[in-house]
Amino acid sequence: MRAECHGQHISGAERLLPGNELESAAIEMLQRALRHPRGAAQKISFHVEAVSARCVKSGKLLDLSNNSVDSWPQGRRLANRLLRKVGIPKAVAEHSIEILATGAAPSGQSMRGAMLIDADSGERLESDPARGVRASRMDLTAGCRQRLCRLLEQLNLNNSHVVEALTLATKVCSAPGIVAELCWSDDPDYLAGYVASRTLGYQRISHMKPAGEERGGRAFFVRCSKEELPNLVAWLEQAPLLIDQIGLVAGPLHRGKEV
Ligand code: PML
Ligand code: MG
Repeated sequence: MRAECHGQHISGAERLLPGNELESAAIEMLQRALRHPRGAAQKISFHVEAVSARCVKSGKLLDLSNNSVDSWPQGRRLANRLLRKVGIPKAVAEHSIEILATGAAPSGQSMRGAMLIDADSGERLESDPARGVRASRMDLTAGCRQRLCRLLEQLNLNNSHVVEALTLATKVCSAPGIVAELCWSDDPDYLAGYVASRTLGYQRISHMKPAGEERGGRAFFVRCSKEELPNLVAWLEQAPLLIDQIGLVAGPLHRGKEV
């Protein structure tokens, strides 16, 4: 589902479902598009496509660690440190955070999809800098969703932002050539974000931007040759992944501690 207003992105959502759940999922998405904090949609599009069950891979959710910070500058410093832990140079990490903060699309707003950033040089690699790359065709099995929601409940984190972002980050981080992902929400009233990688898991950060700020989005850090890039993009956008195993959900690593 994609909702927009005068060409500006309002919200989007993806599901990978058995056919008999399509109707209820579409209604849920429509309700969401109609009541989004970014404002009323003028155009809501649904794209439904059959995916052969034989092509669907299964997988395990990334472990989630919840880092509570006192302020968004502290959150961004933590994100920077986590990116450096997975080998992203300081200048590349800093620059990527700066791009998301100032609006990654040429218009100075948030992009519809994610930036692709060369993990070593910081060069932007996506062919369309307004659209970017949209990770798609991933979801949780009903059982996995239920178990995850129960665990998130205990941390007071059971909301659709966390469930969907953790699902998306799991697919992104399992892609060949992806080193890490950085994200914070583009919704003005949702201030959290994360850094994710295969080794770090999903490192949730409670504050990544000031309240009311709409600029946010995603950066996928890539280490692969230019020739391999089209395959990576196709994999992110098209390879179906249905996650059927849950990871660990842990409490705070950083609670109001200066990092
Ligand atoms: C979004 O939904 O706009 C992205 C949210 C990223 C953070 C989700 C979380 O709270 O872990
Ligand atoms: Mg959003």
